[in-house]
Amino acid sequence: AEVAPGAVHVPGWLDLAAQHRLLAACRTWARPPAGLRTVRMPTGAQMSVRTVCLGWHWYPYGYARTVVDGDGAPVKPFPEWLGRMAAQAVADAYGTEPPPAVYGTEPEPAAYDIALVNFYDGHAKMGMHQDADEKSAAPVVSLSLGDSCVFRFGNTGGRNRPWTDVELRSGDLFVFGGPSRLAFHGVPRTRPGTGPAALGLTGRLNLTLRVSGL
Ligand code: MD5
Ligand code: FE
Repeated sequence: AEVAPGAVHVPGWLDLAAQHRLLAACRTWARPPAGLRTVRMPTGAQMSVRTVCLGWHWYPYGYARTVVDGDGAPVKPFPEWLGRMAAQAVADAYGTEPPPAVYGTEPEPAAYDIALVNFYDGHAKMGMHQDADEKSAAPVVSLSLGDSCVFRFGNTGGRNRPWTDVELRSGDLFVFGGPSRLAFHGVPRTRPGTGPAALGLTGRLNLTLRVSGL
């Protein structure tokens, strides 16, 4: 379903076996060094999600090759299979016709080289924000595992209404590109206990696959 131009939701893109494999990978990535960490904003506020990064380390607001706000270790590599998964996700979401880029001038497609894995416990949420630290207009690929959440898809003008609330469930794919790439968005709540029991995950994981342009 196209929620907005360039913003395509594909429910159930990952079957349960694929969700299991991705979750197992997330569990190994979460281990130190360069494992799961709590991000503190420049204001001093802590984010309620916990994060592990692959390829590039994200900190508010930039990317580095080492965990500059954690243990200082080199970031784990971005695996080739994750890059193939990202390219397949974009192709499946858009068919053959990717939306035109709205900023950036580099030729597409660039290789996916960042994964941000965010873990949400039952109380975690994410305020309305833009993902603007990448120097590439390539679409962001979002994959969800575990508990469902309310995903709030806003507009490019600011963090206020109008927005559309979309339910993201375990196995769902969402691709954000073209005119939606810089839309404000957030996660006002998760729905504890709604994930597939067979997955064995308490909470929610969201993976975003990105092109750094760096
Ligand atoms: C989530 N994560 O469900 C979301 C899914 C994040 C984040 O927002 O930054 O980790 S990714 C949503 C997204 C990414 C890029 C652009 C847009 C949405 N958008 O234009 O709405 O935990
Ligand atoms: Fe985001």
